[in-house]
Parts: sequence; C-alpha cells; structure tokens
Amino acid sequence: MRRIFIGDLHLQDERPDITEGFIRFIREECLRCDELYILGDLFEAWIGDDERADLSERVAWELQRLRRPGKFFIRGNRDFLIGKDFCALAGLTLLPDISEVRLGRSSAVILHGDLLCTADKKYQKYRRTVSNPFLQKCFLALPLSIRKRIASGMRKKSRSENSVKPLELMEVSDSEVLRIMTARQCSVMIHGHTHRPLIRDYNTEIFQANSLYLPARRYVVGAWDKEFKYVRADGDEVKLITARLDGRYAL
Ligand code: LP5
Ligand code: MN
Repeated sequence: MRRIFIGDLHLQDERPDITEGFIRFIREECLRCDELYILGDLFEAWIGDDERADLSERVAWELQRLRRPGKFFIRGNRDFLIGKDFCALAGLTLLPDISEVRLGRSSAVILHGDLLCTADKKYQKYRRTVSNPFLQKCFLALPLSIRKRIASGMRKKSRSENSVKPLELMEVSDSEVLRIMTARQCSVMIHGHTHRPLIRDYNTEIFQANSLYLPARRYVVGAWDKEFKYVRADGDEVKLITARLDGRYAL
C-alpha cells in the first residue's frame, strides 16, 4: 500500500507555476499511489466553498478525475473553511483535524501541525475564536467581497505579527508531539504548517496496538515552491522525498 502525504501548497492565482506543478504531481506521482493525504493549506486562503473561483474549480476537477487513489483532506489554518461542498466536488474525504492511518506495523498520527504550536498562546486563542461555528456562520453569510477584505486584513496582520514573533513560538512543541503520539499509540507523526521540512527522531518508544514498541519519529512535509518535500510511505517504509515543480523527482 503506497500512501503520499503533501501539504502547504498555498495555491493562489499569483503562483500558477505551483498549480501546474501540483496538477503534474497528481497526474504522475499520485497515479501510482493507493491513497493521497493533503495535510492542510492546500490554498493560500479560503473564504467559503461558494466562491467557486477558477483556481479552486480547476483543482477540484483535477482531483476528481484522479480515480485510483483514495483522497483525504485535513484542514489547515488558511483553508479551515473548506467544507463538504468543495470536498464533494474534488472527491476528497474530509478528515478530523487529528487523524490516524496505519502504515504497516506502525500507526501514524497525521495533522496540519498548527495545533502543535502550543507555545504560541496568541495563535491558539485566535484558532479557538475562528473555530467557533457561529462566527464561521456569520462570516460565511457576508458578501464575498466583504469576506475577501476581511481575509486580506487577517493575512496582513498575521504577516506583520510573524515578522516579529520569536521563531520558537512558530515551532512545534516536542512535549505536545510526544503527548499526542503516546496517547494515540502512534510511533509516526506526519504534519506540515511550519514550512521547515525535517525528520525528527525521539529517544522515546511508543507502544503500538500489535504489542510492539517502536521509536517515535516525526516527519514534516515542506511548503511548495520551486522545490518541495513530501512523504511517501510504502507500508512502514516512510521517506521524505524532495521533488521539483518541473516533475524531476529526487529520492
Ligand atoms: O498563516 P500564517 O502562516 O501567516 O501564520 C499562521 C498564524 N496566522 C494565521 C492567520 C491566517 O494567516 C489568516 C488567514 C485568513 C484566511 C481565512 C479567512 C477565514 C476567516 C474566518 C473567520 C471566522 O493562522 C500565525 C502563527 C503562524 O501561523 C505560525 O504558527 O504565528 O498566528 C498569528 O499570527 C496569530 C494572530 O493573532 C492571527 C491574527 C489574524 C487576524 C485576527 C483577526 C480576528 C478574527 C476575525 C474574525 C472575523
Ligand atoms: Mn499552515
């Protein structure tokens, strides 16, 4: 069973090269996989399924026509408003913010990654605010033009806050990583969000459902640009692969 995990594509009209690279990727690399997991921030910003922009329509069509693999989506902090309409259009199964998948002998916990940044109290408070269903309902009831302005203001504020925020606040908390992996008996974690792709080994063994103890390992997929990093799992053989938008892949 081959599974592919990608995230942080941040698709937007201003970067058609990334959109074309993504379409090539799903037509080539994903053709040979059994399941595709998109771990959030597929889009740069999402203001509601009803926007029906050319970009999102094209992405949905390309995903929909990808017949073979199961296709799964976890919301990111930019596209947490993606709902069942877009998922139905794209043939995506929407997963909970923290989900699990069996990888051979191991179990993996998969998530976008922003939930792991527990030191950033301001962000976690913001996340709780915008997760409020009533607030989301009010936002989605606004005209699209107003929503676009609000989203652009939020992006501006976020960029300015991030420009002065200490890096350690925008990194994941290892104690939170291990808490979640232990609680869920998952020896593998795969996420994105930080835009700092890496493989991190922990000197902690996690009990697996099949009474195996396996060392904890975390994989971070990389944001898409001329190059990007994604995770490919063949059973429990998990690799962080460097790829390029032009389709030339490197192991
Ligand atoms: O996204 P990024 O990489 O810049 O930084 C993130 C955190 N920031 C965010 C904010 C998003 O960028 C905003 C995207 C808006 C698009 C969708 C609009 C939908 C609106 C729905 C309303 C119900 O996620 C940033 C972290 C960083 O990751 C690293 O982890 O540091 O967090 C912050 O900057 C915290 C700030 O306090 C966020 C301020 C955003 C504006 C707040 C407006 C108040 C809410 C308005 C509700 C209508
Ligand atoms: Mn993110």
